[in-house]
Amino acid sequence: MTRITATIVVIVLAATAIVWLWPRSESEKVQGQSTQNESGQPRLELSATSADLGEMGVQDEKTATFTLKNTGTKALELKQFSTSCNCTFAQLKTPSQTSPMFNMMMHMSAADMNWKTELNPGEEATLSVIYKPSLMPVYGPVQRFVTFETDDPEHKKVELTINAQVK
Ligand SMILES: [Cu+2]
Repeated sequence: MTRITATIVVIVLAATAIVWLWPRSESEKVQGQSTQNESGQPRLELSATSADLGEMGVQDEKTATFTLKNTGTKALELKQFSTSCNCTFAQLKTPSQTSPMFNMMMHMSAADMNWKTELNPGEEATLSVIYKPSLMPVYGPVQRFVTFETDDPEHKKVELTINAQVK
């Protein structure tokens, strides 16, 4: 190949690439933006995913609090709350309502299990997690969990952990 032929080949390839790639990426961008503007997106922001209650006596009762905020552009659905153990409770307070006291799945009524709520964009809720070791006395390092579900695609299932040292 002569140098001129090689140069022409490069120019033709570059021009083809521009013709094929440019309009496609532009239209994808526009499409993505308009979809987001029409429907919005819920987004959960958590203050923490774990909390340490520190040392506690077996008769003590301690509460950890987590903040859940909707930083998205569409209402955020929160549902299917439960805890990992009958000695652990959880309650959610939103600007408009207070949830039932959640517990292990098997100890909850169907209504409590299926309770759900929504946070509007910018709204915050507080989830209190209450640990009562006397209900199931154990000693030493203890780990308990609270789980729930949301319609934020990045947080479909959420697990929060509490740690304690029971004396
Ligand atoms: Cu327990």
